[in-house]
Amino acid sequence: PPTIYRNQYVPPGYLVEQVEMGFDLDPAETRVATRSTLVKNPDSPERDLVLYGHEMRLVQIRMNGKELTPADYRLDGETLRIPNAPDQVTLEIETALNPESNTSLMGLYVSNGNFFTQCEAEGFRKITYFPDRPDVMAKYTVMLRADKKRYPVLLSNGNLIEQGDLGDGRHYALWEDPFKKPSYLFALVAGDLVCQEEAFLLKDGREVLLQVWVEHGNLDKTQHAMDSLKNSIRWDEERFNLELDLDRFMIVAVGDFNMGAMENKGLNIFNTKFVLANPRIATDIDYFNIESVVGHEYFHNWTGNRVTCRDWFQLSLKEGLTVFRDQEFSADMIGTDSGRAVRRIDDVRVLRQTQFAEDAGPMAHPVRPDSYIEINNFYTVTVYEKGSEVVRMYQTLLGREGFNRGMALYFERHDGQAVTCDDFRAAMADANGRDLTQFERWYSQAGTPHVSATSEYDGHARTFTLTLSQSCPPTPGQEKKLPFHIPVAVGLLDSSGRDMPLHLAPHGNAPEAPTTAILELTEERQTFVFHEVSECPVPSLLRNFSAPVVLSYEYTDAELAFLMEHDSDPFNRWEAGQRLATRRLLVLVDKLLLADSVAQTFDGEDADVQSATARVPSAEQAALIGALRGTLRHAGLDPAFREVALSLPSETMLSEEMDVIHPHAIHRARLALRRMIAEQLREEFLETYHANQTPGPYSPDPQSVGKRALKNLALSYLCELDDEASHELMERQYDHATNMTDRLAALTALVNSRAAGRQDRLNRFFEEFKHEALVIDKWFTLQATARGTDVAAVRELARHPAFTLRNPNRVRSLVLAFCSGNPAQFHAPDGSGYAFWAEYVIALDAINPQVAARLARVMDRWRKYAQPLREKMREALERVAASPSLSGDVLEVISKSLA
Ligand code: B3K
Ligand code: ZN
Repeated sequence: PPTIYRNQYVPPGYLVEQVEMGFDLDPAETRVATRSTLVKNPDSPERDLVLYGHEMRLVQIRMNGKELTPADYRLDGETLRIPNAPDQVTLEIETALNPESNTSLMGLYVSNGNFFTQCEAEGFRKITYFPDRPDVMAKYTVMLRADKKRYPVLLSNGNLIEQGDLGDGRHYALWEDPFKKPSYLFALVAGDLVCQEEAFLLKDGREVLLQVWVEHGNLDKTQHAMDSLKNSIRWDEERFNLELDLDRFMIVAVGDFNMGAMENKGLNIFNTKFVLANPRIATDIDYFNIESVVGHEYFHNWTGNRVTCRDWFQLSLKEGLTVFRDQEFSADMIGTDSGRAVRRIDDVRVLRQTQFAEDAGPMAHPVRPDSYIEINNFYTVTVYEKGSEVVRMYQTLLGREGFNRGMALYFERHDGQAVTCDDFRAAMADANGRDLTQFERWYSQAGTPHVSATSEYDGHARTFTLTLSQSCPPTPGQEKKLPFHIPVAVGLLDSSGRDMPLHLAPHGNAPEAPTTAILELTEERQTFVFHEVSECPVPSLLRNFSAPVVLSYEYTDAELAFLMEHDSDPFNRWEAGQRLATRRLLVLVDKLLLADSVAQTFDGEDADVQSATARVPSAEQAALIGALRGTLRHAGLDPAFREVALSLPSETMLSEEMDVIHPHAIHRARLALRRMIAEQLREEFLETYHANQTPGPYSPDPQSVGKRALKNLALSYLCELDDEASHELMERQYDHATNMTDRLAALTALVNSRAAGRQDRLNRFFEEFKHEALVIDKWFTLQATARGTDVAAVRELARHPAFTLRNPNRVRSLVLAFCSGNPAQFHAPDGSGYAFWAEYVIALDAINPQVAARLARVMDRWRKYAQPLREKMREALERVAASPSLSGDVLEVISKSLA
């Protein structure tokens, strides 16, 4: 497959004004008649009329009333070129599709007997031949015809104009979308569905109809999605003055879906995972995710749909911005400062764990990539999460007001257009009279910048000098990097732990001196002097994670413990604790590796290993545990905050901290520290467990969610003791749980223990929920990620009758969960985990290339692993590479990995 380059962008030769489509829906053969009116684009050097089509039958094509024969056009792969077309064209195309055999879930497909579409990025070309590119925006009218009994509900974008019977048991519905849109936002749904609906009043007084469509039997699980939708609409009105522009807005849930959800104009299609919830089946995290994804897709209506991307290289224009918007929405829904901080911490955890790893690996690419083979491989954490951080930096640099001004100008200039990341940056700059030229490097340069800080205090001059320097490691195709424009938020703590007023000029005695300064690092090395500093402070750097960088500063353990206790910036309080814990863990990993090598020389003696994980804490460990005790007992801290502060960095996070990854040593070290913490804080955890119960009916409000999280963290620590008392605690919690959050937490703890009652409860759980697909996914995941689940056990699970490769959620719940969420077992020294991986990548690729390519990425970091793992990983990659007829999706990932 060819590589597509950003700098080869050419505007479309023809623009489409109007599209009329007629669908005769049938699972085995659906007929699609499309009539489009096109006009030559005066701004394009392209002379031909270029259409794209893929995996369907072209029945007929007529241009201005005359049927074209193969002699009139050139068909080359996905491209159909009509040379010498007139300036004004009416194209009539008839195509035939086979939706029931479509397992890729792109284009038109059947899920549980109903029809759905997925067109982003290039699925529309599996429905008809069309200029399927985002810079071609047109108005659509869609006529759906189908059997009335089997498909009583017929939905498409926009407004319902007309519906009625056709006789012969068939019926029709005619939909019209009043807004111009690119083809990737087209959608239809047809089937036997039911909906919860509500009339909703917009700020301007208009009444709109909101609907959430699901399969029969699920209407008791739609309220939370509906509430989330209403909150999203309100929030966008208030925060950005953006209103819903349609008379109706629909959400439809489908069980077979490649990703989370899709923002089709007026007809969002969602993975059931991000719609269906009630206390019986959904956890607090599910409730949170539903709110956030409903918000995300709704917010796309402006950032993505009204203003869209010129080409797919600009994907972050809509995705980074919309992730930023959904993060702000979620934070506002929580409201409290510490609640916001916990949200921020969660987002940064994802960024560091997945995006920093991506940015350091073979698939590293800029937020605005320069090339791709398969665009679906670029819906990445870099485009989404780093893209969101880039948008957040505008807000940090320009302030909330300034950012809002930039947004307003962006819509004023570009409503109805397909634009670029540069256009967005220009709107931010122009609305604020700022030069943001250098800021472009965040879009063009891949890799995570490193910022290192040093400081000097001069007691005589009362100055504190902070020197910041930046560098960025090379990434594929980019050897040298130029300095970034980095906002570094800084505070200084005095010896009592209070924020000092900050003066960046001498003799500053502004009465309202700020306590956090945004330093703008634009050069490779820069010095910032704080004046009137009465004593040597402890600096709090990169507050609230003001830029997506790795920051290093030589803190002493004591300084970290001090920040952990006092920093007014809750993010940095958490950060200090994580740094401290990471130090202890890395020391432990080193000890284990040393003990292992000693043990090997002394013929298998493992006394050294035991002494490395001794149960008596060292002085440094005791200091960490003391600090954790302080946090745990600190009644003034929100339970949700205490939960994140007491969680150790994950194994993946620790892997990223190491030059050479030793997954087993990391696993053992983390476990050893968790056990030590559990033993030392047993009483405190028990007390916390009992003090944070949430009796009464389940509610997903932030207070209750925080309490459950802290209580269940305490439970998981106590379970590290694996004694009778802890077994009883988890069995009791499982048996008496009134919601899925508590039930799943107890079952997860049980599965990781030697408790006698574990298998019995695992079986009961399956029996009780076997008709709830989303819960069975959880059942698979908790086993796939359990400590005792080795490759043989995961293969056994894959033979379970409830497992299938056809459903992406199920594949993710078992195969991906094991390969990415159970490192100690996946990296079995005999390479059996890698063999399992290779088998599944190949098998899946024949069914669903997108899901296969996602699984393929699990091996991204293979070069960082210790031998012999590294060699065995390479062999597995090569086995996949050698497999015949791989999709472009998987081929791109594997070949870049091996390059
Ligand atoms: N825009 C879609 C993602 C489409 C993925 C195509 N492979 C969902 C979202 O980001 O909102
Ligand atoms: Zn999105």
